[in-house]
Amino acid sequence: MKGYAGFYYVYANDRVWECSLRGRFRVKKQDFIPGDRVLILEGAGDKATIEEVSERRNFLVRPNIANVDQAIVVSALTKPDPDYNLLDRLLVQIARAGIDILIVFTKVDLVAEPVYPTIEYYRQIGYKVLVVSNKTRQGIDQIKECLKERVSVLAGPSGSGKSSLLNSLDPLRERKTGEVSQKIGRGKHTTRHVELISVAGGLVADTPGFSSLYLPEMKREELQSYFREFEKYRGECRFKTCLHDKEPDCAVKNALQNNEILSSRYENYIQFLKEVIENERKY
Ligand SMILES: Nc1nc2c(ncn2[C@@H]2O[C@H](COP(=O)(O)OP(=O)(O)O)[C@@H](O)[C@H]2O)c(=O)[nH]1
Ligand SMILES: [Mg+2]
Ligand SMILES: [Zn+2]
Repeated sequence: MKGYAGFYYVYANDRVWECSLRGRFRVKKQDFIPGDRVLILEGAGDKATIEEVSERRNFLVRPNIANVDQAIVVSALTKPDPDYNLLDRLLVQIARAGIDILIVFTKVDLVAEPVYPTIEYYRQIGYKVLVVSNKTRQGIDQIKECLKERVSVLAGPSGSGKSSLLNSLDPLRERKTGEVSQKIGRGKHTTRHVELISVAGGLVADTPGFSSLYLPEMKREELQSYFREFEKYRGECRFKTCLHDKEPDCAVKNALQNNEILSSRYENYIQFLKEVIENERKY
């Protein structure tokens, strides 16, 4: 879950163990990050030693976390209004890292008409989208279902309700956090260091979210693969290498004209494409 002051806090059998490394352990301390799977040997009380670390399935750099099963991208429906450019940017970053995505819209209690065509569009193109309220608890149980036995990381702008969501998911969280904090001698829990907390039968990274808003380095042809709705038109453009930008007879642009593709999605794609091409020049 976290490393602090020479100890590693490991979640196993429904509790947190304060672990040290076995003397003969070959892996360097700095090789451990939250999310690493380890084998521990029980000691006295809540103490244990780390015997073995498993190979990572994946890892993120910012936040620094291993073996992430899913990223939960949080946006408020209002206050602040959804930022679809940021949402699409996060969707590209997360898909590129090979991590599953759950989209959550919060503050449904503040809006009169909860079903926006845009939200429905993200569902139609295959994303799992949940609409919730941290005030009325609408939709909270559905989120719980998605957390079970998985490692999740929260992403999304400040004010979108990420911390509130953690509290709605686990009202006892304050107490649990307190227990861990007591062990590490810190009164208040901070989000500066990445740490996993146990919520609804799963582990969730309590972090400010993805801190880099730059698109990852990639080839310009790769970007379109992260816009799932473009997939349908693959091979239908006149040019095999079509980037769906200025090329003639482009199936994606035709679909846009026919309102089969949401215009904000296409506009964001074109903006990201420019950024990706700009980045290519730097290397
Ligand atoms: N009405 C309403 N307010 C919410 C909801 N979720 C969060 N808030 C409020 O929105 C503000 C920002 O929430 P916070 O959880 O700190 O967002 P974070 O920056 O993403 O962690 C706080 O004042 C919350 O009380 C919600 O579902 N409904
Ligand atoms: Mg917060
Ligand atoms: Zn095209």
